[in-house]
Amino acid sequence: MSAIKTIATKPYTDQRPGTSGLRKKTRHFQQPRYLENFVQAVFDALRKDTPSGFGGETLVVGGDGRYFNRAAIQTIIRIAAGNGFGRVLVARGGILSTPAMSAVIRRRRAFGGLVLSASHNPGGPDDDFGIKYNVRNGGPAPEAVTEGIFRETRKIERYLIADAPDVDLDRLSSHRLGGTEVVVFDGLTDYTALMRQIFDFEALKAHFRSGFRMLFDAMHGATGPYAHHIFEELLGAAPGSVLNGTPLEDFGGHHPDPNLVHAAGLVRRMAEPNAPDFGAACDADGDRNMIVGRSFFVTPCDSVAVIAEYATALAGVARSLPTSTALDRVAAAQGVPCYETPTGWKYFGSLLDAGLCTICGEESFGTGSDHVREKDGIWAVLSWLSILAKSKKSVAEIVESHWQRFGRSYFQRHDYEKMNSQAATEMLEKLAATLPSLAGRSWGDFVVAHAGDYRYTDPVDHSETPHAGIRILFDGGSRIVLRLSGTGTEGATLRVYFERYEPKNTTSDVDAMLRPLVEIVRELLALRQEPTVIT
Ligand code: G16
Repeated sequence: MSAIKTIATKPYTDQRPGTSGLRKKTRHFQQPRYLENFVQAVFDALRKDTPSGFGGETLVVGGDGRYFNRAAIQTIIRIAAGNGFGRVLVARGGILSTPAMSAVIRRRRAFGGLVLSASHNPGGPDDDFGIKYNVRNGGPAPEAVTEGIFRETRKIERYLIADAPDVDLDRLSSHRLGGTEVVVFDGLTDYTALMRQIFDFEALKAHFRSGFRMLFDAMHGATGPYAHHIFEELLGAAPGSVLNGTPLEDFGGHHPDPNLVHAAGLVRRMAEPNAPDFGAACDADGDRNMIVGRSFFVTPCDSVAVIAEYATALAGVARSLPTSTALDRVAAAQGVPCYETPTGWKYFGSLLDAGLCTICGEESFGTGSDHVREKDGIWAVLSWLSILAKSKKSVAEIVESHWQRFGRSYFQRHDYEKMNSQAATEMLEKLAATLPSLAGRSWGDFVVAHAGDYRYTDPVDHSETPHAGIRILFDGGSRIVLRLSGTGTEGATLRVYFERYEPKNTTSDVDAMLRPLVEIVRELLALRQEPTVIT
């Protein structure tokens, strides 16, 4: 029998979850009681709405395998036992992708889950770590819950922890910690079963047998085992189709970020003579994805629009504010609504739960559907494989015929990282003050139709999210959106999103097409520096 100890603690003041949980430098997380406080605050916040306690409930735990993942999992198991959870399900090796977490919570009717990840940010003692809580529907905790957690972190005085040895995370097994059963389970099973339900694996197998070739870059994150299993073992992709498939604590020293810069090795191979037909990559926790064809990059905004174009029986679709309006045009053609939410997958949850939306996506390399409540990289790859198998077209042909039908939204995001937080906030406040006077103003052919600070009202629970981003909308459908990132770990990151809609001209250079919009922002913000990253 493990004793439960009550350990006195004091609040940390900086534990407010951001766009996707609490993200900090790893060393910051390794401070005494930092992780313990946060986990206890999660449980204290949840206990308020769980009058019968956690005794009949299951908590799922897993992460993307980054440095400190295993140690953090051991701590969480003990604190969950200290707080009286009936069962704790821990993924073998501590590796569970974010979408797989969502699938496990839903399929096993768990109470919720803790995901240890800083997503696409690098891992290691000097890099990033993160933790987020997912609720019973399998999705990220909504703002009301994360604010409740934050309030608890501000007044915490003690945490409860079982005095027990480490659990062997590498062996499928079951243990008892006091009244808590701890089960180490196979993180692949639930997710694979779900993918088999959604996709026609026989048709995909036949496509690989016919000579179709793919490359998938797991970037040494959590999707490696899923990709080996699903693409190579089950669907018959050639051995070697999965690159960087072994999860590593430091992701091989790279940013596990699926974009043209950080997945450059994959992009290079897709440009070689005799390149495979299809390329894709996922981030560390497997919720982001990048899709490429032979020497052809599919923007995340176009990717979700194409997936929706080929989907049948859509109830509706949704995209975050900064994401291009390519998806809106598909929705209009299919006669279904398109919802525009603030940035953060959590805002899609209530639409998906209410059956208002089937497919959703974000410019930040996130695509998903109502099968789980997280964005899902492997699902996006299987969606593309299904489109390619059915249409027998190349990736480029699919996107180009999409543009011919719907027109093209040229799109880019410019990030200004590590800015002084106060200066960045003031810059946007100053711009916000000038917005009412912008309507009607013109820069060459670009005439402002509307400018304002976006306020979102959830159509289901009517909750309000003010200040979701500044929108400058032009006649003809082009747009500029500005906001501060909610996921950074150092200073502030200003994100500026540019979209130029062209109904006919679909083959021009992206930089050249967006230059006039970039100049408008430089003038409005009196910006002198160059962006640190362009995606
Ligand atoms: C998270 C959220 C996404 C969001 C992205 C960028 O993704 O889940 O919904 O679009 O951050 O957010 P921000 O612009 O505030 O930095 P991930 O993959 O990092 O968990």
